[in-house]
Amino acid sequence: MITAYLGIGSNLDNPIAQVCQALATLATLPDTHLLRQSSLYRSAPLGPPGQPDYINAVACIATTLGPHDLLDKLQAIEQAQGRTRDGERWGPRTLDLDILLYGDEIITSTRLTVPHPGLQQRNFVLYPLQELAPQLVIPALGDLDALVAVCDADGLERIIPV
Ligand code: ROI
Repeated sequence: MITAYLGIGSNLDNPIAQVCQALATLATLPDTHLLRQSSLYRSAPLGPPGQPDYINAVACIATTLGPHDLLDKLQAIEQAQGRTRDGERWGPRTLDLDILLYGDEIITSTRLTVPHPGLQQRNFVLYPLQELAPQLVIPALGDLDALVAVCDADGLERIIPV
């Protein structure tokens, strides 16, 4: 079993419901257990201005799926929840599911970069991750604590505690 952390984000079509639905579906994935989920956060959009605020959360799973099989499952959930990939880069989306961490593996394939490349700069990833795993050490980046300490919480609000 590998412990993996997943980032969840939505800013279209009732984002809170989208995130809750995604968590419910993650709990049904084969060869996988949903171990914990963070609070839900509202966050200012990173990317083109003028799009709605996002709802973000992080989930912790234990899985025997390989990283690319897991990615396939996550993309199927995104599609089932109406995700289209024809919009502008960093534009609004009904659901984004990212593999943030997959055990302590460093993965650089054409489809997948783990740890997630934006992790270090994104308060909407770091703060919910810290809720789940305060002592986490991130491959190549070090202590999560230290990353959070230098990442301000501007635009981030915890709206629904677990
Ligand atoms: N901005 C926020 N606040 N939250 C996200 O989940 C998010 N996801 C994205 C981009 C478009 C980069 N911006 C985001 O993919």
